[in-house]
Amino acid sequence: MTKSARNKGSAQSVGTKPSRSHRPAHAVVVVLAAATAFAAFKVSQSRRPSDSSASNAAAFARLSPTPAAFRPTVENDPKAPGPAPDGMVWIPGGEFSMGSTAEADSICGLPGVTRDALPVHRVYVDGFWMDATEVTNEQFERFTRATGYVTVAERTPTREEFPTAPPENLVAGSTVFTPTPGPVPLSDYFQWWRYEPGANWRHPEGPGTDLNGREKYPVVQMAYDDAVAYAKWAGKRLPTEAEFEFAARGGKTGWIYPWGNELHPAGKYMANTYQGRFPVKDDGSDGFAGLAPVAQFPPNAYGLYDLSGNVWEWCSDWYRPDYYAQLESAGGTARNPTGPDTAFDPAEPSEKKRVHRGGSFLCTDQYCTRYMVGTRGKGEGSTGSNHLGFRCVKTAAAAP
Ligand SMILES: [Ca+2]
Repeated sequence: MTKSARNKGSAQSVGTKPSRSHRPAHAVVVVLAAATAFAAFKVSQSRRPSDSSASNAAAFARLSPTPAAFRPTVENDPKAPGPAPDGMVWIPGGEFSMGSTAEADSICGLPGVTRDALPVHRVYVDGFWMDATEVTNEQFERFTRATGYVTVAERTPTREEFPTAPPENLVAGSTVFTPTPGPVPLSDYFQWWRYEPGANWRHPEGPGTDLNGREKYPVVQMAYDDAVAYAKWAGKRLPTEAEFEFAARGGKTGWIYPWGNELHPAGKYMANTYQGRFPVKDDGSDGFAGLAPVAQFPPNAYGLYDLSGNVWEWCSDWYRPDYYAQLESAGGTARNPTGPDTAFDPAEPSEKKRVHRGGSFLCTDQYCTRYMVGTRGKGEGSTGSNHLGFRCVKTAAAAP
C-alpha cells in the first residue's frame, strides 16, 4: 500500500496516470456539470480523420518494414478446445516477439513512451479464452447484485490506513480527468487529473454522473482488487501482460497497432482515442469525445475489440521497467511469463504498481501513444480512474 505517499500528499513526476495515494491535500472539488466533457456522442459523419499527423506519417515510414527485432509469430493450432464461454473468444497462444522498439518512440510527442517496452524479446503463451470486450457496466452490476461487493473507490479510507492524512482526504472517491481551460505544459498531470469525492464506478465522473444509458460502456473506476474480485466471481482471471499482448497482436508480427502499421488505415479511425488539443478539448473526430460503448470499432484478427484505446485494462503482472531486459538476459524463450516477483517504478519508488495495457480515450500522439500494441502502462493497485477498466481471460480446461 502507499501510506507514506498519501500521508505526505507528495507530488509525482512525469507520468500518465495519478495514484489514489497522491490525493492532493487541498483538492479543489469541481463537480462536472452533467459531465459534458465525458458524455460520448456519435458523430453522424463517417469516422474519418481530419488531422492525420504529418509526424505520424514520417514515423510510419521509418518503421517500415517491420523492425528486425520482431521474429515471426508462430501460433499454436487455432482449433478451440471446446465451445466458447459466453462472450469469449479462443486465443490459440504460441510464440511471438513481445515489446516495442526505440524507433516507435518517434510516434509520440512524449519522449520515452517505449522505453520500458524494450527490448523486444521472445515469449511463448499457452492458448486461453479471452473476453471479446472490456467488462461492461451491466456485467459489473450483475456481479455486485449477486455478491454485495463494494469497490475500493466506494470505501472510506481509514485513519489507520493513512494516519497522518488530513481529514479532508479521508473520503471515498476516485480520480477524474478534467480538461484544462487552455493549453498547459504537459509536465504535470495534476493539471488535468483531480481527486473527486464520490467518484466510483456508479458515478464515473463524480456524484453528478451516473450509468443511465451507459449499460454497454466499459466499467471504470476499477481498482486492481475490484477487477480480481469480479474475475473470480465469473470463474475467470485477469490476463498476464504477455497474454494481453499476444492476444492484441492477433497472430501478426510486429505491427504497431492491433490492426496494422497505420493509425488511420484508408483514412478510417480504428480505436477510441483523443483528437484535438490535449488536455483542452477532445473534439471526438473518431466518433466519441470521452468514453465509448464497447465494440464500436472493428475487432482484431482474433475477434477482440478495443485492445487499443477506450479504457486502460488491468493485467495481473507487477510492473517493473526492467522486466523485459531481465527476460532477454535470461536467454531463450520466456514461457508463460507472469511478471516480476516485485514491483518497482523508479519514478515513484514507494508505489507498488501493476501493469496496465491498451491505452485509453485520452491517448494522443501529443502526449501518450500507448495505444501502440507493444507499449506498457502502470498503476498503483488501489487507484481507479475514469479511463481504467479491465477484461478477463479463462484458462482452457485440461484435456480429459
Ligand atoms: Ca475519442
